[in-house]
Amino acid sequence: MSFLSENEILKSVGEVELKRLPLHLHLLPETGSTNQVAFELAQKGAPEGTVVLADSQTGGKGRLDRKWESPPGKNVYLSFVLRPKISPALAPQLTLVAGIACYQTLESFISKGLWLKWPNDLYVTSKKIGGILTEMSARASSLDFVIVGIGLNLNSSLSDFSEEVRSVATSLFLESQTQCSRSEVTGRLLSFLIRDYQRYLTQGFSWVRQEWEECSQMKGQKIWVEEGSQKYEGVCEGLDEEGFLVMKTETETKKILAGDVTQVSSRVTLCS
Ligand code: BT5
Repeated sequence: MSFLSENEILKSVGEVELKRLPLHLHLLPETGSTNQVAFELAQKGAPEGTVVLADSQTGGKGRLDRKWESPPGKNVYLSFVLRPKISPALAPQLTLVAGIACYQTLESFISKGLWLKWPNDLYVTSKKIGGILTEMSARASSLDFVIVGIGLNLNSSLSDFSEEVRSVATSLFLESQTQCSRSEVTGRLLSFLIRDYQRYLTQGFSWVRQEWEECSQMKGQKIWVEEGSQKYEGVCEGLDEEGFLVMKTETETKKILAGDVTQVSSRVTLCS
């Protein structure tokens, strides 16, 4: 199994980005969940730019208590501590910012089929290559910290995954038949995360909305959305100015605050 190298990661992040946001890396051979470790560090006052990375996770988390399969030594499992001065209601926008950074990291390796699925998934055509889990700590209207957790499948073969995940997952290796350096790709990802996060803080959300929609290509697609116990079918109209998903059903235009989206068909024409 190959271990992550702090030197190689920092070299790949680059001096310019490190000056913008100094990083404090915690490299762990194995942990339960990097989000959990980062959350505990942040509760004890760890500064913005603290990043927890693991070679393997025994309790990797997805949303809604789902599992994130994290085979050892193959992929990226990282959690980034951020302390933005924004309202807690805006924290989900950071998932979209992180999605763009993941897309930018993977796009140089994958020439076709990469897309972002709202709110937190990275796909190559119909297979999932990465996911983002954003958690926060807030008091009343004040945000204390946000943990952005990212899992990206880099060098996994299908046999690294359970039978259930095998049918829905892919990796850079499976898409490109080449193994990559986890440290180098992690560094690139951190570099994009710093750049995109700083841009979000200085320029706001409108560029994120535009860039995310370009990377997603969901606009105009027929989709199914499960929001709690409710199910809706309609056509995706993109993101609103806060980052929620907007869809047009037969009867109304709906804003989706949180949910699981399934793409039903390829592009259809929107009727207004
Ligand atoms: C996610 O949840 O996609 C968020 C995943 C975030 C994982 C990172 S790893 C570092 C950090 N520390 C953590 O503990 N978590 C974060 P969700 O949208 O709920 O998707 C979960 C679903 O994805 C599962 O139910 C499976 O169907 C599928 N899945 C699980 N492991 C996978 C994998 N390695 N690759 C692709 N799909 C997977």
